[in-house]
Amino acid sequence: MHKKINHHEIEVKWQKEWFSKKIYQSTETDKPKTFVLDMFPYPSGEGLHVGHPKGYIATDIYSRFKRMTGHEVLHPMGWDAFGLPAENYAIKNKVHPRLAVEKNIVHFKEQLSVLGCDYDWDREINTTDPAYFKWTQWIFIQLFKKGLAYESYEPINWCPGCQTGLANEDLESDGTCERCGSVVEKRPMRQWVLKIREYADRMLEDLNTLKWPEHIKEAQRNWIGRSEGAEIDFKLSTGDKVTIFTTRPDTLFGATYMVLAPEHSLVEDFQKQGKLLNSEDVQKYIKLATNRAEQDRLDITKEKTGVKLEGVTATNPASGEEIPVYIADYVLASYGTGAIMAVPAHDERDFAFAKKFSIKIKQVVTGLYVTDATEFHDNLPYTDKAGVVVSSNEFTGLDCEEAKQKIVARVSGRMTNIYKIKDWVFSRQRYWGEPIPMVHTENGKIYPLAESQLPLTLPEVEQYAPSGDGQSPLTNITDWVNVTGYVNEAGDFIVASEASEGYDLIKAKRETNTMPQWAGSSWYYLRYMDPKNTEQLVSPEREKYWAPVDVYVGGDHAVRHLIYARFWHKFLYDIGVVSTIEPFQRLEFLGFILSEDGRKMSKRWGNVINPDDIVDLVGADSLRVYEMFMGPFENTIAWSKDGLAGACRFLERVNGLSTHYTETGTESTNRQLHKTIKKVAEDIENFKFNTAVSAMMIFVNKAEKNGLSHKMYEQFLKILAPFAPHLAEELWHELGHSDSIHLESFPSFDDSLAVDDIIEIGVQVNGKLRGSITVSPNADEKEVTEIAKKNNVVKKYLGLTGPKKIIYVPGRILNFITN
Ligand code: ANZ
Repeated sequence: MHKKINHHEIEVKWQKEWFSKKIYQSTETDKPKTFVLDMFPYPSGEGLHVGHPKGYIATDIYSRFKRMTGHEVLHPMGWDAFGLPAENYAIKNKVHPRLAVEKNIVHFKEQLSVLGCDYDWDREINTTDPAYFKWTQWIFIQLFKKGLAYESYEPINWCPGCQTGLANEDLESDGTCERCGSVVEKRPMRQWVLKIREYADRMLEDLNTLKWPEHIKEAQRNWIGRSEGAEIDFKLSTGDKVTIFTTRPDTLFGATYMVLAPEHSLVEDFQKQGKLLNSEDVQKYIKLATNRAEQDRLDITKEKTGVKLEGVTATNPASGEEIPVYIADYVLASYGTGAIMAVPAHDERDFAFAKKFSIKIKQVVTGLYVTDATEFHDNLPYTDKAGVVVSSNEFTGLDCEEAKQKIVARVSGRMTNIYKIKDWVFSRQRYWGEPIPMVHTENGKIYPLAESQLPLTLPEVEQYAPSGDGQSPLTNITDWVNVTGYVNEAGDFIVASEASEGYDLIKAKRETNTMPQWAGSSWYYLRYMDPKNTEQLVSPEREKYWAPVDVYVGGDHAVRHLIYARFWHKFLYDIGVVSTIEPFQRLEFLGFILSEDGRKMSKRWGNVINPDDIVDLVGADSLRVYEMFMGPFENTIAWSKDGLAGACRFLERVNGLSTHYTETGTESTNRQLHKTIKKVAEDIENFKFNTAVSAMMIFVNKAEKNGLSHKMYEQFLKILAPFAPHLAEELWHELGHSDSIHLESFPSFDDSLAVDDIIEIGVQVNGKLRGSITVSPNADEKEVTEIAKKNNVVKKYLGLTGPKKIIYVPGRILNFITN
């Protein structure tokens, strides 16, 4: 029976009650722990739309379930509040970004609380809170002290729109700025850079220990992009030496020319030393090449360009042949060594280049030449086997893999790996970020601030906008920038107006760049474990109890946040702050919710659905059940009003379930209940919320039809509680309970009752399916055979003689053989 739910009344009532009794507070106990984490939101001015809560609802269900199954649960929430959007909002509306953020957080919290989420708000964190970012700054200083943070003057990505330097991770795949879509330029600038590359191997290897979706692991592998190969030195006619990187040292005998990146430092040296006969052409080409986007330069389909360095040649160290040297923009200065040996017979780009410039093409491996190199024929020996080295002196006949090692050894090369991932450009020329806690002294030295000087807070400014000359707005706040102080024994800078005994007073300037948006989110999960600790980032005891995050839920951050956080975590492991090698043991990927028209929800399309409106209309419980029922959790699915209505009807039937009481309940409802308990428990554990909801729907059908007992009803409410916490609590109290249903244990099931009470078995006669029968799951072969023989169709095929042989696959199929 459907019974309307007064959701306005019951939802607010229970939320207040849970909040005031702090029923979700977590502490370290002797129970097993579960740490359930949402990717914390950036509190934007637009608030949440119905797509955002999907992940929060899932973690809410999961953490309620874990609590009900005897776990101490940590399920916290916080705010990732530094970054450009708040700053841009501040510039436009002339308010301090802090105020904008504070206002947005109040709104976000309201939106989350109407959903009935079970966060422990005593652990709330905010990355812009000085008590929090003190530790972000502290981590930076530790990185600096271990040599993992350095200043670089290399050309970096510069976004003319956002007026700041960016990391590679901040670019779209076409090289534009991820935030504003501007075409990003290369600018040589002073930058702070973190040596993420030093952790590349560990980050690759430890991926294998993680329970993450394969596509995210793969995206990380590609981003890190390890190439295994060798460095080989080539001698030039000028007496210089050039080191190249190749993944195919087995093809060394086929290297018929060499290419330097136009930006290679040797090219500039040659120019200066007047060693080039075509200096002007070279100069012109360099100018052209450096202005081309990297993506464009690497594009295989684009026509190859380049200029020969007249007056310089190289010697192939294996064959001893003299080969020409070119500069060409398909070789990047920033990858490998910025120089290559070109093997046109076996590399597509080299092939296209060699064709254009009429360079010799020499095949040195069987079977593996480039596809359109039609002039090659495998009329060489060993042609029956692909991947054998040929025309390579004593190495001829070797397998490529073996030849790699041997050829490298012969020319005194070095087997080595290179990586696509670049060190992390960590400074931004913007206001709204953590100040980098460093000073530059008058005599050109750099010191970190002493820990006692942290947090270093942002000064007040009148202009939040960047100055336009590549400097942050902090540069103009001279009171803040110019400091005096001394360097203590540990090599840390202490701001002071007078020298301390034994130390000289020195003048210095503060670093005016700030940290990127990804800094605060690279370690936030640790702070939830011990959010109020003023002495340590996290106490070792608390870290030991809670770490690692057991389940992490969120969307597409495969190569930004999830790479940075793993890097910082491994560093914190190395300096003894954390005890696990990985931060997030299991990751569940959140599929998005599209608008009903199939498009992304966006202000631009006017198709945004606000969760507050839905909660007002049908209640949080209906929204929760609907979002979990709409399809597999990881899928992207469009919103549907009909689907939402279905969820409301289901809860109304639950609300009317007590009218179907029978004295003792029926045996079949009881069996269904046990099956449902088992199914829902397994499904929640596996993030299969949609099938958990459908199992509960099947139960309600059965209970309405056959009736249920008071006890069964109570059990059912407990399994519903994680999904529809308000309604379950209301009905639980209607039954006379005074404690919260959310502190009850999740019901256990009886295995013998949870199995299907009948199963279907296919019956074949001579291998062809002729019918099916239903039997008890405990039925043995004899019973099954007897029942099958009585089936009219089967009887017909068995004929008068009956079966000569019977083959029974228990629980699945019965085969009669008659001949
Ligand atoms: C000779 C060779 C022969 C190569 C062959 C490939 C095939 P991945 O796998 O992407 O790492 N290379 C090296 N440094 C480069 C640079 N700075 N810019 C452009 N290309 C560069 O690619 C490694 C291969 O890309 C290297 O191996 C080199 O070409 C080229 F049959 O050396 B190879």
